[in-house]
Amino acid sequence: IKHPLQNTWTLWYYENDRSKTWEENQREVFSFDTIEDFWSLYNHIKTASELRQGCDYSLFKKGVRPMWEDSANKQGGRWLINLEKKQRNSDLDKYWLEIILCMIGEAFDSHSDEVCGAVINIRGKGDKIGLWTADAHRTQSVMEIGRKLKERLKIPKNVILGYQVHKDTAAKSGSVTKNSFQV
Ligand code: M7G
Repeated sequence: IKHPLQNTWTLWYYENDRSKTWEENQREVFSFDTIEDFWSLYNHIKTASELRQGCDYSLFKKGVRPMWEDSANKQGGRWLINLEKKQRNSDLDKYWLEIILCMIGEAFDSHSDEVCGAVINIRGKGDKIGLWTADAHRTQSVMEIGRKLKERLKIPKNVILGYQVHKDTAAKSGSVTKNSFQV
């Protein structure tokens, strides 16, 4: 018998095709609800660092689309890890796997229900990993999830992680989005 997960999770893959809209470029790949099926999937696909620039993986609870507009995300935001270019070799795949294991293992305890999913962006200007939560107004959950994330990823204390509200990200014209919270 396989080991069941508390939730069913769906992997999405985004590839930048300029003839299509951003939404059309999001492809649902596979859903799993056991540990064994997760590892089969993980061992079968490219690691994040092997993807081409401009691609994303997203892992979300089944039924939640990896976009701001989804009803599960629209009041939410993300804890954002901005990686330096050189961290693609040293940290990117480790961080992504650890975030996945935290999510599917419900490591955020009573706040796990606030977790919607996570996104990894492979970008020439620097890769990014975001952990998306459901509601930016639930300050306590947001903060506990941020602290736990930083601890599990062993991110040094002097490195500040910021939480950005999706509505701010969606509205930003060009420059950087302000942090609503930090850990
Ligand atoms: P990105 O891929 O998150 O980061 O956003 P990047 O700037 O480092 O490439 C790039 C663009 O993709 C945004 O400016 C939006 O046009 C589009 N985009 C990204 N997200 C996460 C969404 C989303 O959730 N919904 C919609 N409609 N567009 C999005």
